[in-house]
Amino acid sequence: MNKIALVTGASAGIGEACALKLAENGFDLIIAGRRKKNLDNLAGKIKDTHKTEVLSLCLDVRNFEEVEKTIDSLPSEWKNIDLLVNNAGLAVGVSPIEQGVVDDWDRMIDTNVKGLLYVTRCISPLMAERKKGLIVNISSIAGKEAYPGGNVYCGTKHAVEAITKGMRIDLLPHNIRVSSIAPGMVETEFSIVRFKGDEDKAEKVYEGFEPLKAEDIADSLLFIATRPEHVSINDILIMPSAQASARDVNRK
Ligand code: NDP
Ligand code: 8X3
Repeated sequence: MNKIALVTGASAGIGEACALKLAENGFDLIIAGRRKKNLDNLAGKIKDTHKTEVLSLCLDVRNFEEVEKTIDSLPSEWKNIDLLVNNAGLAVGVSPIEQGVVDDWDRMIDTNVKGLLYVTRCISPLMAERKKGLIVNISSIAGKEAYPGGNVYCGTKHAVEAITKGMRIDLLPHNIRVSSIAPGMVETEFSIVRFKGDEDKAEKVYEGFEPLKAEDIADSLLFIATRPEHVSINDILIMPSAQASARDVNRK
């Protein structure tokens, strides 16, 4: 029987790459996100290419009732989740704090912090019952540093870092490992979302240097997920070679 992984935010970017990498390495996949079409395409690709089982969950992680109902109604064989990847997240806007857009703040806090908590609240008891599991939270360099205009996004990722540490302590008696991956700049839809659809501004973020690819993060995830059970990789900080800190980038 294959191990089962649930990846949130699997409809694009890092989450999609993680789902594909895990399928390639024999995991059955529960893929979650809001865009059904993207999930359907990914499910088709996984089934055709890797022959592992896939279940799609159309889910907004900001809605606790929806998350709880969806996880509760999983077929029993799919409730044996071995690996949860809390990846769904976003940055919206780059306004300085005194000009901040409250709706942008709410979207980031509700998704990156509350959404991660809601999913964890529903999955961790299932793992605790089986006395095994691995949870990987996708943090960011923004969880280690602050930068101009990053205010609330950085706040949410600092929260992810603190919550990860707290989760590791609380879940220790249940034999559940908790890890965090903090990437620097990865070229995905992330900046298009941050600049609210402005593709020119988004492209400029990655101009003149080679950013990380979503697959690089998937490789880190696979490394964590394939360690023997007595090994916990608590924290990976992974950067493009051309990026030394949140905003020090060696552009050509
Ligand atoms: P993308 O925009 O490419 O992907 C984001 C994913 O999150 C999508 O699948 C999206 O799916 C999902 N998502 C967003 N909001 C919700 C929601 N309310 N409910 C469910 N799913 C949601 O960005 P990335 O792949 O780059 O981002 C993935 C994670 O990596 C995020 O947590 C981000 O903060 C983090 N990160 C990204 C970095 C980067 O430079 N790209 C660097 C460091 C960390 P859908 O819209 O279908 O719901
Ligand atoms: C995404 C990378 O540098 O925009 O977390 O914060 S950054």
